[in-house]
Amino acid sequence: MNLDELNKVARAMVAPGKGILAADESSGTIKKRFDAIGVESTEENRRDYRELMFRSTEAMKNHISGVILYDETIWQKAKDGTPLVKIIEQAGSIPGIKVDEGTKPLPNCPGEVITVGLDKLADRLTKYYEQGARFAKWRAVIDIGAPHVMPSYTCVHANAHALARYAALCQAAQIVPIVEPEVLMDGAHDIDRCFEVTRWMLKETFQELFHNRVALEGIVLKPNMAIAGKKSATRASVQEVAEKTVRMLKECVPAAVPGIAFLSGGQSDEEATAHLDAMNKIGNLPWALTFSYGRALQHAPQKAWSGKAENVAAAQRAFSHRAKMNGLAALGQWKADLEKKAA
Ligand code: 5MM
Repeated sequence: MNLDELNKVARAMVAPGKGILAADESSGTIKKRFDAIGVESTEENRRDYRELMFRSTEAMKNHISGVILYDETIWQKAKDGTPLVKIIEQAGSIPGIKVDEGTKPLPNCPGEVITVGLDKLADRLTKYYEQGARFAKWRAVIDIGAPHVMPSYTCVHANAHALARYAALCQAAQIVPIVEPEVLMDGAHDIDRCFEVTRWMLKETFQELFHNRVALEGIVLKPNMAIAGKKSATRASVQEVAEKTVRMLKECVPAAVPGIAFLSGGQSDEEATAHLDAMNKIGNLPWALTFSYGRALQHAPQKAWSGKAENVAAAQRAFSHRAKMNGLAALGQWKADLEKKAA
């Protein structure tokens, strides 16, 4: 393992004013997204849609440091025959790959899941590196919803352990692991419950990373923010989300980690931007704080595109706008009226 090289890639992934596009929706998830805009989820449509984002030159050059791809996409070619990976690289962005294989029910823990995909991961990583991937992603899913009010220790520990095993395999293959322990926003819990569970999951994750001898200088953390569940009766203010999230991260994430790139988790586009911005406005942070959004970067372009070739330019404008707003938020320089000006 060349740690200097891993650290260089990790720092480039969280470079000032830039963040990561999570375009790694698995087949089932992208079908749901396409259903919502009335588009059939064919291989060609998935390619055309993703190609339009990767060819959004302004966004890709200035605000998108890297793109997380799904297995299908990393092997795909654009309409003109150029590999999609090349298009990403030519824009100065780094190709990455989702390597987890989704979740399975966790035995004896009703309603809880474990992320799978460690078997043969070493071989898959070698192939992805040859194909151009310089970072990878693995997402653990922790649900605070009913019937339990806290996840089980088994679930937290097993998922943290799998994240650490994945991260160690990535670094051995000279690939930067994005470590994503996601505590879902599903449910009616308040911000403090989310804070408590996320803090526990992060503590457990860094403990397992340590035991698996993962070099923290060569990872990027992708957590959820401390935020109330979608069904909660009490919404926390932007400032409260920012302050509690920063407090939680300062307690759990060593300064050796180059950067933290949040997931959006079901927040509205503008909420996800405002929260990131408010955290960066607090300042004096030991790591870079940026975005690795899927939905909060793609809602707008998906809607604008709606599967029609004549809408490609409008979809690219919508994507560039969200990328720019989040790029500003990563610097703590976003203002709400910038959204209105664009509308
Ligand atoms: C883009 O969505 C990713 C893949 O999800 P599935 O495996 O369920 O299809 C997801 O892992 C994503 O990278 C992160 O959760 C961040 O996405 P959001 O939409 O939460 O910002």
